[in-house]
Amino acid sequence: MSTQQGVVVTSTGNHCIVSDNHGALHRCQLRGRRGQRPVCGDWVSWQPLEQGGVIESISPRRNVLERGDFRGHPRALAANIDRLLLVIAPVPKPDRLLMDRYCVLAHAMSLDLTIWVNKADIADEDDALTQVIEQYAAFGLTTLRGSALTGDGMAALERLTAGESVILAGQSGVGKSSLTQRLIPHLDLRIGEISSASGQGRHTTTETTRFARPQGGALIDSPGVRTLRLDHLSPRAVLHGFPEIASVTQQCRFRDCHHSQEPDCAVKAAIASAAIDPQRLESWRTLTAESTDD
Ligand SMILES: Nc1nc2c(ncn2[C@@H]2O[C@H](COP(=O)(O)OP(=O)(O)OP(=O)(O)O)[C@@H](O)[C@H]2O)c(=O)[nH]1
Ligand SMILES: [Mg+2]
Ligand SMILES: [Zn+2]
Repeated sequence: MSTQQGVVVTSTGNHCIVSDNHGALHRCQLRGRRGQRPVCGDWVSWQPLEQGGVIESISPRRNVLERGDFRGHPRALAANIDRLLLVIAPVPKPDRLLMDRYCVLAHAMSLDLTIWVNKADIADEDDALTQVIEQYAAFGLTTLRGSALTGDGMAALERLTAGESVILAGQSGVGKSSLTQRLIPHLDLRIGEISSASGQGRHTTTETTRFARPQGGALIDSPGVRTLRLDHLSPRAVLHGFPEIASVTQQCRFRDCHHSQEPDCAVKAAIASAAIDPQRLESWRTLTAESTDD
């Protein structure tokens, strides 16, 4: 049989699931152990076998989302993405440092970043969450609010992301899979309720998986994370994730200002006047300390 084109739906150890041009799924082996490993979202050429197939080649990637593995080496998670949808919710409580890690990652990849505030059905209008969102909206991030449970806010989200490949990321339990299910209703995702039969565990997502959207584009549902290693990035790349701090640092008197004891420090002045959120500054310091000098 002749070579076919397809897109990687999910990729594990030594095989991946490829969706062909008609949306049919095929379990494909990788050819050999060397060379690039396909990741979710890769466009590939594959050769059908009697059962499943073999990946022949991976098309050049438009971009690839990488995080540090346990040693800090970059590890590809997904490719060919238009937008990172950072999902937060009133519960579990947003982890500000994690949010800032995603800001840095999205900037390093030149991805559009949008914050989706989920579970609006259980959030008060004037809660702590609103304050968090305002901090991010203030330096230009798009934030949208809604509920995967009630469907509230979906039209705006659809409009913003129409035709795009969107990866949903964030803490476990914020509702990434629920949102994916809501936006692509014909899916049958198992979502985080406690299994009543065993009483054990939630249906937490374990593989990064791409789902084609009926109107074009795709949603990539990813497992919840507690943290995101970015130590393969440089201090400069980190600073790009903090545009409101980057613009202020240029006004410090000393070019190598550490923004602690130096006179005429614009960053300290900006904190004093509440122009910079102290938590963002703390995140920036933490991520800069973790980063690798270039
Ligand atoms: N009230 C409310 N509950 C929601 C909403 N979205 C999701 N949930 C619930 O939150 C829990 C977690 O939802 P999931 O969609 O599994 O969360 P997830 O982000 O995919 O979690 P991981 O796969 O572990 O990363 C489930 O019990 C959902 O029913 C929402 O908009 N409102
Ligand atoms: Mg999930
Ligand atoms: Zn300074």
